[in-house]
Amino acid sequence: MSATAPPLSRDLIDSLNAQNLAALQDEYHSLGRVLERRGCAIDAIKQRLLSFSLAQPSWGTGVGGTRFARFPLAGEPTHFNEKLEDCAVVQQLSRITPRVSPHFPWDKIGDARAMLERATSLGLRFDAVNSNTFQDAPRQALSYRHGSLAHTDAAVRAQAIEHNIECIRMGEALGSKAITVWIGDGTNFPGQQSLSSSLDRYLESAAQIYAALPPGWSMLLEHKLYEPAFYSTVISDWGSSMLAAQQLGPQARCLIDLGHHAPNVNIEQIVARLHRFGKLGGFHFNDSKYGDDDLDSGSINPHQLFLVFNELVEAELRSPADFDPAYMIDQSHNVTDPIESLLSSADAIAGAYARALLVDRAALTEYQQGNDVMMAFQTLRRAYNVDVTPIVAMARYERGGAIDTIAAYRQSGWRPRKARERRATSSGAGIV
Ligand code: LRH
Ligand code: MN
Repeated sequence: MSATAPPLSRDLIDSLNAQNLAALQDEYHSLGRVLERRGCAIDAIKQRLLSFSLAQPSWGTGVGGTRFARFPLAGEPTHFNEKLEDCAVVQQLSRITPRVSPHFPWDKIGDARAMLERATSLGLRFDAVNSNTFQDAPRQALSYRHGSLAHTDAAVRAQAIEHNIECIRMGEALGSKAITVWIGDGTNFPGQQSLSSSLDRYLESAAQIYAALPPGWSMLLEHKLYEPAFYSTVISDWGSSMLAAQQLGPQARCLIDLGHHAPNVNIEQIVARLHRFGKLGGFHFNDSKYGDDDLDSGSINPHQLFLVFNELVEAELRSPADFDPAYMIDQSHNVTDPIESLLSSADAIAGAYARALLVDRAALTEYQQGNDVMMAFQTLRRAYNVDVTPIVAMARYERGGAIDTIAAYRQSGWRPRKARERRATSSGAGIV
């Protein structure tokens, strides 16, 4: 296997870490003493973080936009190779993002073997592939204007099914083990489509994609309340998604995108329910204030992210055997440098997991059994109130990453250098 050639100089990271190490060790050991008084070994938490990892969205390395506008960033990636380079920078600094989730046809991979070698040389692997039947690709025969897998026209459904099967084949060549199927199919007007027949058509199409899954592969169904359809969406909630996954079979599971729910929905309870029924397939981590805002994870509602991981820690304790949800980031970086947002988000997600690991589960169960409401709540809040930054940073440092990722990234001059090397991208509107 060819040696990996990380994009940033090792010396840069080492010299910056040398400046930060003493402070980190001091903070780590003093937090260790606090946690020890609570009967919790800080090294045990760090150990769990050392096996925690996330996938980066290839589409998150470029600047995102809205329907109103997209404001390009000089030096942003212009094709898949450059997206992988930027993912490698995030991985080299964070050390918890070793996988990339590609999106087809946005990512033109050409020769899959060459792309796999390229990714491997950058220290990256591929996670779930994403199909796209929510846009019309250039030279596409039939339009998805009125839907795709649930379209009334069998020829359009066949085209969408074929695309998903192509994505699986490309994924196989890249070493992926899952396909994420999100469709925007739905209606803007009452009466526009039969709410029942459209689901029947979706299930019939999804069954054909399911039949093409290689052994050991997962088909992750991603529900979404609305957008691009604004009256009804075929797979609009976890219930529809779970029932569809149950009907499809054991390789079909449900993916929770944190931004795909109505405001104030109890997403952590959805996590518990999907796990209870063996259909918790994975996550698209992000944050939102209003709709599917695709903001940085933990930037708006870090407590919700903590509560989601609290359910994940409990789920793993309840049945470790079938607990392997895919952890992926899905964000749109409209006003920040995408690399900085991915670094900040990876840190927030690891922090939420570390806090959830600090919950005194024995005490919690006792207070819950005894209906000591306040102490049950306080047990969770006590863990949430811990600043776990030293644990997350120490785990990252021990994996060879940067103690201060954003400072290291800025010190590297990566973006200005890429702005000189890479061609400018066009402005315009739209998600990517
Ligand atoms: C839909 C979605 C889906 C992706 C797209 C980029 O809102 O979350 O996961 O395909 O964003
Ligand atoms: Mn998503």
